[in-house]
Amino acid sequence: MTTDHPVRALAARLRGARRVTVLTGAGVSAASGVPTFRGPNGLWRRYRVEELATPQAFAREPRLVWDWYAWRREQIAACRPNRAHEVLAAWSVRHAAWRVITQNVDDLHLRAGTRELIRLHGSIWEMSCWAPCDRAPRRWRDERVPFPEPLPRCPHCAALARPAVVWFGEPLNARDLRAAHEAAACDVFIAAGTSALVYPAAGLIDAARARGAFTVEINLETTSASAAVDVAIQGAAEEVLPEIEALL
Ligand code: BV8
Ligand code: ZN
Repeated sequence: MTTDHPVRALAARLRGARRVTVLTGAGVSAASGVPTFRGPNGLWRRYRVEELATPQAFAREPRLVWDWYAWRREQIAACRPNRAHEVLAAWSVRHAAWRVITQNVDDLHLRAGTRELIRLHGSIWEMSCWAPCDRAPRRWRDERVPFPEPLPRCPHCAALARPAVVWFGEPLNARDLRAAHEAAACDVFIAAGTSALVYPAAGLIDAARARGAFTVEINLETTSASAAVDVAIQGAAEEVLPEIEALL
C-alpha cells in the first residue's frame, strides 16, 4: 500500500508541470499478466540472457530463440492494458508535452492509446529481415499467433525474419534514443516498474536529473535508482498511477 503523502506531493507537482516524462519497464505490464524479466517468476529466471536475447544466440540457434519469442507472443496476446497503461495514455492525450518512454516490447502502451510513445527496445509484434535485405522495410508488423511456421521468413528475400526488438549488445535506434533524451528535459521524470539495470534506458534517470527534473520512482521494491531519485514511492504502478490521476 502506498503512503499517502508522497502521492499527494507528486500530484501537486504534476498539476504545475509543463513537461512530464514517464519511463516504464516490465513492472507496468505485470498486472496485465506479462511476466517481468527479473521478478520472482521473471523470464530470465528460467533462461540465461546470453542464451536468448542476443544476435549471437539467434545466429547460433534461431529455432530456440524463436520458440521463446513465440511463447512470449502467445502469453502477451492474452493480456490487456491495465490501469497503469490507461492512466499514462490519458496523460499523453491530455498534455501535448507529457511523454511515455517504454523499454517494454509488448505494445500494451500502444493498445491503451498512448500518443507519441517512445519505444526504446522495439516490439515483439514486429519483425525485420535477418539478412538484412534492402527490399524489406526496416520493420513490419506480424501479429500471427501461433506462427504458421516455426521459423518466420522475410517476405522479400526468404531469409530468416527476426523479432524487431533490440537485443543485448545491439545499439538502440538513434532516432528513438534522441527522442528519449529530448523527453528527459522535463519538469518531472517518473521511472515506473523498472529495475533500472538495462542501459542506456536506465541512464535516462540521471539525464533527467542533470537537466533539472524532479525525479520519482514508482516500484514495488528498492532498485539501483531508488537512492538517486528525489522521491521513491513504494507501490504497484497500477494502483499508484490511478491514485495520482484521481488527484490531478
Ligand atoms: C547497448 C528487448 C551498445 C528484448 C531488452 C555492463 C554495465 C552496463 C551496461 C552493460 C554492461 N554490459 C552490457 C551492457 C549493455 C547492456 C546492458 O545494459 N546490460 C545490463 C543487463 C547490464 N545494454 C545493451 O546491450 C543495450 N545496447 O548497450 O548497445 C552498442 C552501441 C553501439 C553499437 C553496438 C552496441 C541494449 C539493451 C536492450 C536489451 N533488450 N529487451 C526482449 O525483450 O526480448 S532489455 C529487457 O530488460 C526488456 O526490454 C526490459 O524492459 C528491460 C529492463 O528490464 P525491466 O523492464 O526493468 O524489467 P525487470 O523485470 O528487470 O524489472 C521489473 C521491475 O518492475 C522490478 O523492479 C519490479 O520490482 C517492478 N515491478 C514488478 N511489478 C510491479 C513493479 N513495479 C510497479 N508496479 C508493479 N505492479
Ligand atoms: Zn529480406
